[in-house]
Amino acid sequence: MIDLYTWPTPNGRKISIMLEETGINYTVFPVNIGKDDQFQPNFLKISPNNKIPAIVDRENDNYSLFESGAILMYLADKSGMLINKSNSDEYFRTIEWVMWQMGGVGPMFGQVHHFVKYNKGKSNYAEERYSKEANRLYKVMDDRLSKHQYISGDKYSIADISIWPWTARFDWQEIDINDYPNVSRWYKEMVDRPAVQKGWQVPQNNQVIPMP
Ligand SMILES: N[C@@H](CCC(=O)N[C@@H](CS)C(=O)NCC(=O)O)C(=O)O
Repeated sequence: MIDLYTWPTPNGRKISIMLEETGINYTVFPVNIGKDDQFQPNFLKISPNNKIPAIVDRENDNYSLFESGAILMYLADKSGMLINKSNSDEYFRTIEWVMWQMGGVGPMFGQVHHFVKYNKGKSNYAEERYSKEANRLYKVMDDRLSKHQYISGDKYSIADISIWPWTARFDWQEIDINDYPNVSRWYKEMVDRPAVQKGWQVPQNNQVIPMP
């Protein structure tokens, strides 16, 4: 049983989708980051960087973890699913693309959300810089998905789960996902997965998954 501390954001949804995919039982503890719940002392004990998501594993001596990439790797290890440890090429391709998401897609798309969606007109420089970078990252993804069904290769993995929730804000990013036909194909396949649809709704929310 996992305690999941989360909010309906791209980083939070990575973990609810992963838990739905693996079938691990979990309890949701909403952390309303709009109301500064992330600064509560009890939450800081498990997430000292004051960000969601974080987990506590009740079956493993209340082991706690923050940082979504680390949590995805932990849950893949716990379930034996969504990363292939027996094949080192598959294993490191998956790690490589999860790191690409954590170091590139997350931070850069996050800046696009700040400057293009929430603070439009405040800094043309920032809007241009981060939009250009987001488009560059979509192109990298599109090239990769033109050669492989999934991000890390021919198998669905935690790399797909780490990236998809960020692409599901393409409307906020003012990206026409149809400009990236391979991303669009992969995006729709992801949306067809029941675990993705269930994980999207955690914590309970009324948002609709945007479709290209
Ligand atoms: N690198 C972190 C980023 C987590 C993150 O940025 N979480 C955001 C929501 S998506 C948050 O909790 N923000 C609250 C704050 O910054 O105070 C991860 O991947 O877990």
